[in-house]
Amino acid sequence: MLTTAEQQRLSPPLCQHLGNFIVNRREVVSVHVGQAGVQIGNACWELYGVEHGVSPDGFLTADNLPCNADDFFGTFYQETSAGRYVPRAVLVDLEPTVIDEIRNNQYKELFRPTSLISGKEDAANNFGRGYYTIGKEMEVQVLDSIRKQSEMCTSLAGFFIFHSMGGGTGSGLTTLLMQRLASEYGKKHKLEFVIYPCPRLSTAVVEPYNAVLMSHGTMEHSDCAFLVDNEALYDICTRQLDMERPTYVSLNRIFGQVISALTASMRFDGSINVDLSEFQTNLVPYPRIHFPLVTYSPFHSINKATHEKVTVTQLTRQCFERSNQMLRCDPSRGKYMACCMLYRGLIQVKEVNSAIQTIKSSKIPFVDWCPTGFKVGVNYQPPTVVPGSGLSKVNLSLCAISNSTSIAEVWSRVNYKFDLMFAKRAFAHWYLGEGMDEQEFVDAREDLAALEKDYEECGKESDKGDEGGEEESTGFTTTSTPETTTEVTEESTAATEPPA
Ligand SMILES: Nc1nc2c(ncn2[C@@H]2O[C@H](COP(=O)(O)OP(=O)(O)OP(=O)(O)O)[C@@H](O)[C@H]2O)c(=O)[nH]1
Ligand SMILES: [Mg+2]
Repeated sequence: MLTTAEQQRLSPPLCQHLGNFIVNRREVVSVHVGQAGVQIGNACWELYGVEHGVSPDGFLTADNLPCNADDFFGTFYQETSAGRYVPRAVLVDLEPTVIDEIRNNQYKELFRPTSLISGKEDAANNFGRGYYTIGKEMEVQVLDSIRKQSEMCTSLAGFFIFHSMGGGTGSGLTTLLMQRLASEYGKKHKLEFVIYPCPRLSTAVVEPYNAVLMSHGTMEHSDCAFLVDNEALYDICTRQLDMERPTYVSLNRIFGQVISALTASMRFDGSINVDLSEFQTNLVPYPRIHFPLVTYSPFHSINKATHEKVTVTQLTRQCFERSNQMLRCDPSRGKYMACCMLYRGLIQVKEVNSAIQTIKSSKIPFVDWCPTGFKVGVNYQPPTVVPGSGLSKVNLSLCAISNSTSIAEVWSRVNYKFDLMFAKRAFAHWYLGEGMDEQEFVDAREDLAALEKDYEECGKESDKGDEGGEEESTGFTTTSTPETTTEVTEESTAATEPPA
């Protein structure tokens, strides 16, 4: 909701754009799987609640009512006849403790009881148990719950799936569900928010097996997967937010903040880009290259906030610094294919333009077949913070999602660890004991080797052709298609410049 004064502050083209904006409200069902998936869910729904004024029991708090008058957040919440707002979400874990915690805490009234699903025993870090045995027993119940949520939507846009790749439930059960969703809901979007195995620390020896098996099992079914590692989140907490001992709750609140920024345009009116597909059109040049790198700024601790002024230029620069990345990899060793810049707050478009010009002139490496791939989104609703999260309230924020070939580094790391273990068939008997066979490991590993190769192909200089013409590249359309990815359509050329 913009006041007239606020509208006057905005440049005319942007206001015009908003005026022409057709409300395209499409619901999203969130599916939280396994411990990490469910606990990240807690952080997300806690923050969404603060942002939209939905209290832990599901009723709107009086002071936030005017802001919610447009009901735009109906994309994420369903209003019941009793006036309660229920998350369009299903939370599932194969063991009971994580879900029981929700059943007993202050959010117990928020979720629909049939959306909280737990079993008796977990997948013991074993993809095979999550996919073939223990997970399979819960498949029907979970799909039923998802179906009920989907039927309550008037125009379902798709699913957000939250999980870890290292856990047995997070990898195995999620793979099973994504395959079923793909066959039941056809082309509905499936976006993943993933805790990816860390480079140095790991909570389970077999994480590389789970990650490789899952990536192979979902490669065709995932439209876009945002990978995050706990080491990166931990460093943000300790170095930027001065936390001495961050817990999972602290890490999840950081991730929650980023997810909120990514989804703000779907939950708040007054935004330039809304539909989920817009992300993808601009970010995913080939179906398999769907793992964008996410950066966010600012992370201001409560103490620092009073001494800092946040500017668009600063935010934009910080989003190209490694300390603000959600995943440990080095973009300077790869090339960018596209960037989506999602600003929040009252922002002048000319500031955005000049900040992006500065970034472009600072020679960040772009593939030659997509030299100007910046897509800009602005949501005028400033970010909100959860009290006690360690983050201070700021007026502006930026979440940058970029498709960079450097992300292949994280696949190489996991593939290398996989190879070390699999050469000796170490720990493989646990998987074979659940009905898997060795060929599945071999196929999955080959698929990921192909993925590394795809990224390498994307980073190669375009072949300018025999005619020797100096033809200028226009977005994603290219003649140098990576070997294993063939589909390039006209629609995928929509890398847009910021609004003039
Ligand atoms: N950021 C974050 N990471 C978590 C959390 N819980 C677990 N992890 C990470 O997730 C990975 C382990 O996966 P879990 O989600 O615990 O496993 P699960 O999906 O419950 O599967 P099983 O317990 O094996 O059945 C490890 O890399 C953990 O560090 C959490 O709340 N937040
Ligand atoms: Mg678990």
